Amino acid sequence: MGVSRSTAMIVGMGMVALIGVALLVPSAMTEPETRVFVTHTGAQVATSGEILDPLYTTSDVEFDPMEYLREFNYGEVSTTEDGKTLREFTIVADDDRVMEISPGVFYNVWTYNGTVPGPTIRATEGDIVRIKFINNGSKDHTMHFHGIHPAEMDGVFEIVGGGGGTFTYEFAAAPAGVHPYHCHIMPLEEHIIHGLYGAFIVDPVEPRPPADEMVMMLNGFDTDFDSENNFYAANTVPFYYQHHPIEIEMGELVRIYVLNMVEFDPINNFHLHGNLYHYYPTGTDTVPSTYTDMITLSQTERGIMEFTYDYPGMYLFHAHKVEFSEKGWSGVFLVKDV
Ligand SMILES: [Cu+2]
Repeated sequence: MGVSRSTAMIVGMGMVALIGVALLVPSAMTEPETRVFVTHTGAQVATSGEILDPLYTTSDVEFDPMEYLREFNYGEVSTTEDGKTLREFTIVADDDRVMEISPGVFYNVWTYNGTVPGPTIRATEGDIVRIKFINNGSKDHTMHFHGIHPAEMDGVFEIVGGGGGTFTYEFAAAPAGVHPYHCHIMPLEEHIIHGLYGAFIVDPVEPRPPADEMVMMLNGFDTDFDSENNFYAANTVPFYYQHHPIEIEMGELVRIYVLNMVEFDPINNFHLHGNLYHYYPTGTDTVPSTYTDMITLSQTERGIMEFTYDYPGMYLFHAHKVEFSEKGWSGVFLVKDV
């Protein structure tokens, strides 16, 4: 039995080898083209292969999670004829960029303005938000904002074609709170998991109290295409804030706009160490719904967390879904006594 099986295997392998040789002969006769690539370590590698070894790929995404954390885009500001504040933005979509998601792991990200997440767009309730959207990708894309706006501004049925297609979204920012925006082209999951999402903050007309404000986009990446995430993070880069603690001041109010864009896994969560926070779901109410150290978020659920540390030192924050924290969704606050 064993003999006949291995004989069959050898015969089979021989046939595969013959077919392989037959397929290789024409290309083997042509002159191979030598190409040079720069690796993520900066080394230059020459290859004559047809297929790019992922090791020889470079990242063409520049993303600094520390910068993203506190970067708010208010747009080009002017006043409309009827006295309203107009905020104009230009957002460009691309779908051909490669990002080194984790050391040595390269992934094709789809981006708004070149990064995942896209820029945090911020306005005050009632402001007119005008977004010139340019789709420089190869696929159709849109911008779908959560919030209140006319049907034709919903970014679902007005498909924007690739190769330079444009659409101008315009609506009054509402309601006050924190909302995601994301591409809404089918298959939706594919367009979201590749990175086409960002945060949209609408400030109430009566401003919230001053605070050290930051955005945390909880996201994940399925780098082996099995519909399960391989990496998780707050703001894209696994473990970034664990290796680069976020400095905050003891006694100062901290306000986090937190959004969950993790696909595949039904829930995500946010646990803070050594402290509790007031939580405002969706940021739409001025009264917190709870005072806790743990919230659970489903897809696109978001809210505002507020807290103040009484003691200095290092405090972990992470998903209490331990699988997520061990695959990157973990960070540290460094509370300084100033
Ligand atoms: Cu898309």
